[in-house]
Formats: sequence, structure tokens, C-alpha cells
Amino acid sequence: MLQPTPKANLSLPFKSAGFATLVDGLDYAARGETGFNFFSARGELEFVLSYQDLRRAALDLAPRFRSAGLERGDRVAVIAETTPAFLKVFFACQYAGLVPVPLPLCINFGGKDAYVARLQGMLLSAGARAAIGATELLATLEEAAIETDVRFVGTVEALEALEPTGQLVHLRPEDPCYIQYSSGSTSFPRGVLVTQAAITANARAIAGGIELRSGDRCTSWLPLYHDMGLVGCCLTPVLNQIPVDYIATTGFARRPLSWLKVLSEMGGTISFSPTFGYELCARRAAGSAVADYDLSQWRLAGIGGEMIRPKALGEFARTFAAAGFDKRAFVASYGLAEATLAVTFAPLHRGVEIDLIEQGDAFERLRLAIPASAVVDRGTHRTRAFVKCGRPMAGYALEIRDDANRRLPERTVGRVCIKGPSLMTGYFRNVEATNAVMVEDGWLDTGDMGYLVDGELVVTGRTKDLIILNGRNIWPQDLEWAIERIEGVRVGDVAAFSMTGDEDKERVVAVVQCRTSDSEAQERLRSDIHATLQRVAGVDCEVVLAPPRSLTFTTSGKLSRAAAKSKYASGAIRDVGEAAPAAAANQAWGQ
Ligand code: 1ZZ
Repeated sequence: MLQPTPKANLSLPFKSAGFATLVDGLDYAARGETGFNFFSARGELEFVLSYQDLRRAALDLAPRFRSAGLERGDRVAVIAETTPAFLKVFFACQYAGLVPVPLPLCINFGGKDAYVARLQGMLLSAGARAAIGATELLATLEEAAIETDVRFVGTVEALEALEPTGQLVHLRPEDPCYIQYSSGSTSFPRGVLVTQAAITANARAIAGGIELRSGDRCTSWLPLYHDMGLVGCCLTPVLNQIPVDYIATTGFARRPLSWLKVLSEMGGTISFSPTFGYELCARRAAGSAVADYDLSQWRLAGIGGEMIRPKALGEFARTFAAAGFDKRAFVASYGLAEATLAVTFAPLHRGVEIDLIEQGDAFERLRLAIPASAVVDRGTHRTRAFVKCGRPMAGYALEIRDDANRRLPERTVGRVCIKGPSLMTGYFRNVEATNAVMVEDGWLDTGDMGYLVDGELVVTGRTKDLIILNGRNIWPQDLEWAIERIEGVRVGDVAAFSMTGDEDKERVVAVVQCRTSDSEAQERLRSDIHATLQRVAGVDCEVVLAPPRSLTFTTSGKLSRAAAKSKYASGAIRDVGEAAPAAAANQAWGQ
């Protein structure tokens, strides 16, 4: 019978620091017995890949890339399914001196065309020379590879059948490790180039931040094409010899409770998810036998990747208390691909700590986060609950700055800027995008807004236009361009943005300037827009058909999504189907 890898190595001492490269880390981990275990959507063990077997397979594969025409430094795109095959390719690239580029799976995209366009954008941006995926994805990969530099499209098995004609390469800390494409739109993908030094530094800091130790066991359903899944639940475990139990993201989507089943049965101690993962489990648990799970070993239930919603987490904690879940296990964290992954962790064993502030003029206009407790007359004041995400990890610095780049005092909202040993040196072959985020002296503007309280980061929103739905990054441009292609809609007619509703949960709004007054034509357009966004991005959105000239452009001709959003929020932009009060209607028509 298939046996999962053990919780800890018998004789190999736990080692977190001192690895100059990922290969150094795998070489060390392979001297023990721990490794990766892959579970089905029903939570049954399907494959085991110990770090020893992973190293052996990667070393076997590495010299064969040469026969596929690949040379040192070439980019190898590979669809990042949660399978042993993906991991073998990723690590084989490290031994061969190639740069893997994890590609997303289709699940996040509405239709095939949108997926092909997405893949093609990444292949072009990375200048990939090979594209690897499972048999059933080859036709899609072939299509995406047309008019790119890709010379080899195939499966891992096809690679394994090639002659081992190449040499192994010993990488240095400054050499690339992989390219992360979780940020950026279809037409302008932005690949974060992660070096060997960056990955080893971030994994070391994470280990310190969460007090990783021998006996820890990670459980993950997070996709391996996203930094939280790849760095947090794959590369950091390898660099710390920690075993991981995987459920594929598709399996989690079908049966969210398999996450908790596997964690419970394997004695998982560490697992991370955006808030929505916890929310989904609490919802699905209704009616199921919660006490059948044993979550008492779960010492660190990490949250991050999107605005943290404390109510939903409270619901999870209440639901699973009967399974031994301790709400003090919740650890809020903040990070981004541009920093490789993690930047802050809230103190361990504290649980979710809220900063309740007054949401009036002070916050909205003066950008001051005044504690609600300081307000005497609570009756007339609206409050807002934000989650404290902790201090930067050892070796990292975080400052809140104003638009002139001056450091702001505590409790003042501004741009979140960071510095540390794992910041990217830049987006791959994209100087303009790189210059836009690198501030000076090695500081990076994260594009997030927030304030500090007792040195802890509180994230309040974003200056960047990114939309995050259930932890998934969506670029508004992708939605806008798709809508602009609908008949009757012109370029510049659309602004897409996210609005936050109950407890900071995001929803997508598309404001579309509409030129017809015929109500039937308006309804047709509305349903075309819904269908288009489903097809290209798999998202539901709120469509607002606005009169022409509702949208604002900057002096350089760029659409201002922030202006569209605030006009919509204030009621200055209303749907043509709604009877707008005269004043608002006038404003909306730009008069
Ligand atoms: P990405 C052992 N965001 O999402 C496992 N955190 O990167 C360790 N918004 O580049 C795992 N509140 O896709 C450690 N707390 O998006 C995991 O996401 C640490 O807008 C969390 O700019 C890492 C998340 C990585 C991630 C980055 C954007 C950010 C921000 C948003 C991330 C957030 C948060 C609010 C938070």
C-alpha cells in the first residue's frame, strides 16, 4: 500500500539557513525521508514523491533538455498542475541551468480562446523556448506557441525519452531561479524574475517568521502557478525539509472539505489560504460531521493574498471548534510576488487582531486611522474593522509613504513601500514596468495602501488597479479590452474596477458608455457583456451602462479607473436604466 512520507526526518538535522541555491536545498532535503504527497479530491493518497525521488528524477531529466534544443538560461514554460510531473520539470531546470516559467491552468479562465491568449502572452513575454504540459493540454499549448520562440512542445514523458546529451550546471546565488507570472494582464504580462538568492532568502525569513521546525507538516490546495502555492507551500518546504500534502486546486474547488480531511488525517500543522478558502469550508460544513475532523494539530492557519475578512474567519473558527480548531492559530500575513512571497506575519498564537477605526472624514479625507475607542460619541460614528497583518520579517523593512515619498507617521494611510533581501531586481524584460515600482535605494512601491499601528501593517486598499477575486488576480484591462470588442462599444468606453462590499469582499463593476437609447438594444448589450466576461475571465460582474462622456481620462489620455470608481460610488455615474435624479444625471453627462 502507498505510504505517505513521514512527518520528520529520522536522522537528518533540520536545517533552514545556509543554502545558496534551490538545488543546495533539495540536495540536502534528499538526504532525508520527507517529501510531497498528492491526494485526490476525495482526500485519498494517489502519489508520493519524496525529496530523494524528486532529486533523482530531476537529475535524470536535466541532461535531456539539451536534446530538445535548449541551452543554459533558456526559459521553459510548464503548466503548473499539482502533479509530480510539474515538480520534476521545475527542479530539473535548476540542475540544467534553465529557467522554469510556471503557467496557469485553464480553470481560472472562461473559455479556451482566452486561455490560449493568456498562455501566448506569457510565452512571448518570457521568450520561452519550450512549453511542457500533460497530454490533454498539448493541443492548447501548440496553439499558444504559434508565433513564439517555442521550439519544443511536449509532455514530461516525451522529454524523458530524449537522449541525455547535456551537462549539469552549477548555479550561483545571483542566477535566475524561475519567472513568476501571477501579476500582469494578458496583453502586458509582467514576469517577476526570482533569483536563487531571493528564493533562499525569502524561504529562510519565512521559516523564522513562522518558527518552522522539524515535525511541521504543510497541507496545501493552493495553485503552484501562484506565489503563495509555489513559494509558500513548495519551495519553502523543500528548503526546510518539511513534508507537504497536496490536494489539486481543482479538487479543492469541487470538494473544499477535502482540505480539512487531509490536514486532519495527516496531522498537518501549517496551512495557508486567502479568506475565501476558510469561508467556503465553513459554508460546506453545515450539516456534515465536523467532529469527525481533528484539527487540533493545526498550529498555524495562515491568511493572506487578499483583504482579510475577520467575520468569515470567525465563522470558520466557530464551526470547526468542535474539531479542535484553535482560533489563535490564525496568522494574518502580507506579501506579493515582487518580494518573492512573504513580507509580514502577525505574531503567532494570537489569532486575528482587529484595528477598529473611525470611518468618517478623518479616514476618508485626511487619511487618518483614528481608533474607534478614541471617539466619545460612538452612536453617530461609522467604524471600520481592519486586520493587523504583523511586522516585517527579520531583514525586511516596511514604510508608509506619501506621494512625495516622505515617510508617514503611524496611523496615517499612505503607500506601502518595502525593502528586503528577496525583492525582485525587476520584471523580466520590462524596464518600464520595473521603473514604475522601484522607488529608490532598493525600495519597492507595492501598489497597496495601508497604515502602521505598533509597527504592524494594516492594509486598507490598493493604488494599483488590480482586482482580486477569491485570491485570484485579475487585471481590469483584460476585462475592458474584451468588452471593447463587442459590437457597438468603442475603445475607451469601458472602465472595470473592483468595489468592496460587505467586509471588504470584492466585486467587479464594469462601467460601459452606451450610445443607444433603445431599451431592447441596451438589454442585449448588457447580456453580451455578462457573457463576454464569463467567457474571457470566468467572472460575474455588475454592468453599469452609462451615458457617453461618463468616463474621465488623464491629461496623457489614460483612463482613470479611480475616477470612474469614485463617480460610481458617489452616484454621479448611474445606469441608464435607472431613473437618475436630475442633478446626478447632469453630472454624469459631464455638464
Ligand atoms: P500576489 C509557509 N494582498 O497574494 C507558507 N496579502 O501575492 C508561507 N491584501 O503577488 C505563506 N491584505 O499574487 C506566506 N494580507 O498578490 C504567505 O495581494 C504570505 O494587494 C501572503 O499587493 C502572501 C500573499 C502573496 C500574494 C499580491 C497582492 C498584494 C495585495 C494583496 C496580499 C494581503 C493583500 C490585503 C493582505
